[in-house]
Amino acid sequence: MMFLPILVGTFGNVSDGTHLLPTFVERVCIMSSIESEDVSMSIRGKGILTTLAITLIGTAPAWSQSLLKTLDSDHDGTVDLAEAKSAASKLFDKLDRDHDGTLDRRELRGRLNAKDFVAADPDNDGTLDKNEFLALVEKRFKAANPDNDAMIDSKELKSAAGRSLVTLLK
Ligand SMILES: [Ca+2]
Ligand SMILES: [Ca+2]
Ligand SMILES: [Ca+2]
Repeated sequence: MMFLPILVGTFGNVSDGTHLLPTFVERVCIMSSIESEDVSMSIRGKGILTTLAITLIGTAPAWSQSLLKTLDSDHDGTVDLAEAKSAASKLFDKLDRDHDGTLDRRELRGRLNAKDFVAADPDNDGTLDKNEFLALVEKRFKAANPDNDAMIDSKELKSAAGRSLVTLLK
């Protein structure tokens, strides 16, 4: 209703009939574009509610969902490789308690088993530097993204491969 005075004002002020129609059409266009924004907002709102409901009903461990939230910095409900690597890089710095620029087995405890550690350490120096760690994250990301759509959704995150990415990054 707030557009009505504008509309009336337009009709009232424009005495030249040739300008009336385009102006009126313009106003209607503005109004309908605002209306459709409202509609898409409410659809988005419903989408969020549905997602929340699925999250609540879902059997995934809470940390899997909270990790998705943590990694998903652009909040689109999926994790892309850039988000995973950026989170992994921050985690690397946090885990590197002795600040020697590498992660040893102790610093990675609970995230990586001995066999995977050896595989992730191609230079065999017994530690993972940041490049080795990020390469490992990328490898696990790809394994957890079988549909190759460049992002991991919550369902993929719950798969075995997804959970091994979660274990590494949680
Ligand atoms: Ca270290
Ligand atoms: Ca190494
Ligand atoms: Ca995917």
